[in-house]
Formats: sequence, structure tokens, C-alpha cells
Amino acid sequence: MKLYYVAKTRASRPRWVLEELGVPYDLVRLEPGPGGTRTLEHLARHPLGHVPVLEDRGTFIFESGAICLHLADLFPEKRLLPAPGTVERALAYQWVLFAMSEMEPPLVTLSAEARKPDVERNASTVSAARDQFKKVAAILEAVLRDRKYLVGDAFGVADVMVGATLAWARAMKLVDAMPSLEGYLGRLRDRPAWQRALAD
Ligand SMILES: N[C@@H](CCC(=O)N[C@@H](CS)C(=O)NCC(=O)O)C(=O)O
Repeated sequence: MKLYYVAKTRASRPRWVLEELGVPYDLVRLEPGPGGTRTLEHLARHPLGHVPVLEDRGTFIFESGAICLHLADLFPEKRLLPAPGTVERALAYQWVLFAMSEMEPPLVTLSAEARKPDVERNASTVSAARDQFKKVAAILEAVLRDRKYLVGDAFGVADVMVGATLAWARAMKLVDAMPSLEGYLGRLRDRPAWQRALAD
């Protein structure tokens, strides 16, 4: 298996899963932009020229959530996902999709606004996105008040997707004064697989 990768991007999510699984894989590092992710070669793997892309048995798979779920399915004995058909499995899907559809959009907006020069930044867009993210963060803060991980009592793919997205939010100072989230992120950061996946 090959993971097409740019450091410090959403590609860290499947890399983290691969490190948790402890299986061999090739990490193919690309430069963002014309010399890397926008080459014809990479556009043939991902039509938008994005990462991550997983190459598995000659097929290219994109979308970080889909790749993480697929990797967990390939190695069920590692228990990064509950058994198919269980309500716990449904909850794992719930949190993976929550990360992508509820947590990410305000973060994407805030990141885009932060890249703009001050004069072009739209204060009401920033404020609305911050409020939107605070709402989802409050949900997670309540859910994680009395549990270590999101599904059952074990770490899994839901924690990779939500945890990596929370780490992005934390870097933007959006989870300050949220003790459950701080504790949860601390537990995730203590995992050797997280450390290996985010080392470089
Ligand atoms: N929804 C996609 C988003 C992929 C995406 O936007 N990737 C960004 C990095 S976070 C990327 O490829 N940037 C490099 C580029 O566009 O050249 C996923 O979760 O995989």
C-alpha cells in the first residue's frame, strides 16, 4: 500500500491509522503545488490534485475519512472499528461524518480568512464561523466529559478523524477553556502512533 502525502495536512489522518495498525506501507511525499500535487501524474490519482490518496491493489482511493475507514476494515483484528452492523459501528460512522461535515467547514472558512491580508478579511464571516465551530466543540466537550474515547471504551477511527480535526482547531485557539477536549487531545497526543504520524 502507498499513501500519497503532504506533511501537516489531512494526509496525517490515514498516516496515523497506518501507524496505529503497525502494517508496512510506503509513504510518498509530495510537494503541494505545480511540482507535486498538481502534476498530471498526481491528478490521475486525485482529480483535484489533493492528498491524501491511498493506492491499494492498483486502485487510487481519496478522501481522508474513506481511507481511514477502509484501512480499519482491512485489519479488523486491530479493532479500530466495531463490528459491521452494530450500533457502535454506526456511532463510529456518525463521528467520522461529523468531523467532515460539521467540524471541518467552519475551520476551512477560518483558515481561508486567516490567509487573507487584514484589509480583505471579513469580520462577520470570521465571527459566524467561530460561533459555528464553538457549537460543535461544545457538543464534543459534553460527550467527552465522562468518556475517554468517542465510541465504547476503546480508541478507534472516530478518534483519529475527530481528534485530528480538533488538533487543527486547537492550533487556531478554538478549544481554549474546554477541559474535556484538552484531556482528550492529551490522551491522543500520548499515543506513539500519533507522534510517529505527526513527527515530520
Ligand atoms: N476532503 C478531503 C480534503 C483534501 C484536501 O483538501 N487536502 C489538502 C491538504 S489538507 C491538499 O491536498 N492540499 C494540497 C494541494 O491542494 O496541493 C480529505 O479529507 O481528504
